[in-house]
Amino acid sequence: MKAVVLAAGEGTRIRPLSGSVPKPMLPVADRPLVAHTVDAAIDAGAEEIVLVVGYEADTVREHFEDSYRGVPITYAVQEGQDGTADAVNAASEHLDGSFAVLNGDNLYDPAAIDALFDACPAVCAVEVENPSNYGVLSTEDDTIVDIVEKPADPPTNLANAGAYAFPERAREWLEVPASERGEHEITDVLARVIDEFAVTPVTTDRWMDVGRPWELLEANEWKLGDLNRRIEGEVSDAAQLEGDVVVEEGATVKPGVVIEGPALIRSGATVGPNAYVRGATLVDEGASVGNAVEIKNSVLSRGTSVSHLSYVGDSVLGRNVNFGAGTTVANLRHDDEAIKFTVKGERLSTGRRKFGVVAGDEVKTGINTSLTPGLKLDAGATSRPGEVVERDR
Ligand code: TTP
Repeated sequence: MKAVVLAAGEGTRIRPLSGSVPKPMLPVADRPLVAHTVDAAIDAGAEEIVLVVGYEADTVREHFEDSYRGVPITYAVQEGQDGTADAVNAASEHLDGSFAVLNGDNLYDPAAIDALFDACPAVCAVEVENPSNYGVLSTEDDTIVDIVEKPADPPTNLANAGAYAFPERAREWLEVPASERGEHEITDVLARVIDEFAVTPVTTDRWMDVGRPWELLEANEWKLGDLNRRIEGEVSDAAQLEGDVVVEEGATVKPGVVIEGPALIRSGATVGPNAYVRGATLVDEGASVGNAVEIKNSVLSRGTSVSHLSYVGDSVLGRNVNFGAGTTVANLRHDDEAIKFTVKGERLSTGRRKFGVVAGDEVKTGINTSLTPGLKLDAGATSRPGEVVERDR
């Protein structure tokens, strides 16, 4: 079966992280988010991956090229971002026979994708506590009989997990009318397939849709948690690595460093001397964590530097960020309430008691900057020495 992987979106809700990198290419442990999807499809036996690209398409092409893990990769370009059905329609000419559709910004349990391919026609379903936020599936005798988008009164707690195995005929039904929000939705294609075929729900315990910045942190918590200890880089005898820590070849860990896994120190990164890295932390390629710095449960993207005497907790830093000495991130409110974050102008609860800051590419802080919880710093934003930054900039 061929697998269509949707990766044409910009990821407007995850800004400022999607400035130079489309959301599917943001780092989740040792690979881009979308590579976890492609891997799951290949592990399930996909004979070809059709990647639908659009926004910043070249970054996706450069990563996967024409073949990935021995499986051919074909690209389909979606010109506008007119919805998920429109995206699959852009891939239609590459399809023959039954086909799978997966979201390039979702993390799936690979075993569920395997079961999905075997059960075609099928859709992945996950039990959720708040079905009203999802497409909700109704079943009878282990067959799906209906899907309703975000119902006020959900018939079940089975949410659509955005992974489909469609029969060949579905190719003829990709041109669905636009929905209320003006997009051509794959769920309308699914509704037609449900009408004409017996569609099996493949339930999965673990699934994540990565839409907002704190979900990228949670995706890293998931995938870093799956790592097994591997030390291939240069690690000082005077460093202490505890648990599932991965130090890739070409990475350096200097004396006096303590790293508590899960943590991934990627090639070209340096940690220390005398740094403390804990929680699920990714120090991506070429990033550096310097003297007397503490990093907890955070993502430091490529080329980012937190060089000395700083604390970064529960935060996502984009590429080539530079935190001046003594920069301190607050990640907890005095009243213990969940931290809020602004997404497309709207203040939303992250649901997290602990959440620090999200910094776009090239952000620079002056020495002794204090950053308050839930702060969003746009790409290129700066602070002056000694500033207390309490508002997004
Ligand atoms: P969404 O998360 O709905 O859209 P997005 O990725 O553009 O993010 P945002 O809403 O924050 O702007 O998309 C779900 C998946 O489908 C995701 O993998 C991107 C992909 N997609 C396309 O390929 N083409 C499209 O036109 C749309 C809307 C989404």
